[in-house]
Amino acid sequence: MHSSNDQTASSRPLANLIDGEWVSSGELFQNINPSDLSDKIGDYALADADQAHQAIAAANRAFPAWASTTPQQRADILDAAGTTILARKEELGRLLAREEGKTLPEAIGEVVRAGQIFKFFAGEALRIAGEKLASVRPDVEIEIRREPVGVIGLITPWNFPIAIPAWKIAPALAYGNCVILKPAELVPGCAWELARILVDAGLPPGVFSLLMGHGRVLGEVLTSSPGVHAISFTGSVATGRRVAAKAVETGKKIQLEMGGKNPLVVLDDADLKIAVEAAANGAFFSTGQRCTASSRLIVTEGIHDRFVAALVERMKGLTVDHALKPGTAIGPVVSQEQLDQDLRYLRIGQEEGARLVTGGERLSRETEGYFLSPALFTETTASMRINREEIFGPVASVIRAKDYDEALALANDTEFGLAAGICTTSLKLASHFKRHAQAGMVMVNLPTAGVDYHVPFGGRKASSYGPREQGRHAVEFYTTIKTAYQFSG
Ligand code: UN1
Repeated sequence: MHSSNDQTASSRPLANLIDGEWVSSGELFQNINPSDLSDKIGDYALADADQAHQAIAAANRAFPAWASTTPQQRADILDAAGTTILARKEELGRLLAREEGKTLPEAIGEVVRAGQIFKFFAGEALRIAGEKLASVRPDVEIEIRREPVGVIGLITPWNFPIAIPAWKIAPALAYGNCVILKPAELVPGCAWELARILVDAGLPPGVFSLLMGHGRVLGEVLTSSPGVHAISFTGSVATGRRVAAKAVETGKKIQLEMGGKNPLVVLDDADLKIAVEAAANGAFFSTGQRCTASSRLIVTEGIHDRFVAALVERMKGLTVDHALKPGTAIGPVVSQEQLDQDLRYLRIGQEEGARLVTGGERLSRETEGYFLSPALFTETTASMRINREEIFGPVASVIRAKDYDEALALANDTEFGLAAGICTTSLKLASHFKRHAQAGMVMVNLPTAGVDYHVPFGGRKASSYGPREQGRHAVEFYTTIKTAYQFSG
């Protein structure tokens, strides 16, 4: 085992952060660029179960002192981390685009979002409010206070390698918790940089640990250890449910963000340009690899054919290529496994009788990568698997509806409930949809994906479980309430 305090980006392999030390174990794993399989981003140390236990023990040792730091101390650290992230947006954006495959502008945008999240929660650390109430008994006063939960395990997905870790880490630290981050194996690079930024910003040892490697090893320890008091997870429904079942055995607080099958309703009275832009962006940007992606386009009769023709035209203008190439609109699919899943659903859709009007082709480019052209199915029905299961790729389907009422019913006809969108110029129908869409987030004349960083994020039904993430509502998950009674007679 090698341990050192001067880990730099140029030293290899990139190590895990445990109790303030950079620790590399014997086993390594590689980070490969999905735009160019010959481009190896780096070797990363695989954390093992023992190291996970060490990180948990260190976090528990660090917790009492960290929980009693002043809000100003925590705000200063979060603000410094945010400043560094924003100052390094180009370089971190390149790393993100290289390891995940979203385009460079998208990647830089994500880095900026991560920086802003740290700044936002630096402010929130100073705004932890309580309540004071009179008791029903004489001479007794009641205080309702928020306290940190303890040690929080964060399990994050590959599709937002810096923003999702940021929106879990920043509130956790702001409210005085210790954190153990287990990033997705496909994208250790941004997580590692984030860990280094947090150390440099002045976080004491043990308050934040980074464990890179296999979910089945590290996730198992984090979800079953009594030394972890809460788990926030973003990923698939199947994994999320396993995490929750395990975590509840030791009484952990749980927050899950899982799949989506988000509808975008396009009504006859929609502004066609706005609707096509919302659909193209929502369905295909970030290669469709967003749980907020608009994967079901529910279109009423009067605009159906015009909408499909205009969207196909727009899709043909989207350049699919290396994520770092100027002019690329859609980067590669993240991995061979994800590509296989996308291709499998493209086959399933055709077998189910849907019409593949454009895309869905494996593309070869100058570099060898997982390039797939954005695909659109038409003549689909709500019961088809392509309209019920999350594909998580650049694949969308159009469902025809006769009117608004049918469109709304179709929009809600899904086990998921993350985001729902509508394109219309009718104030009345927009307002009705905002009230009646069964989703945690509703968008009018906007894509279902691409949300602000300072307001609650999350869904209903099978999409989410537990309190909301982001904005000041994040306080619900990352704090626990204490009701204090005091007699002063
Ligand atoms: C966005 O649409 O801006 O995994 C964010 C996901 C979501 C984040 C989407 N948790 O795709």
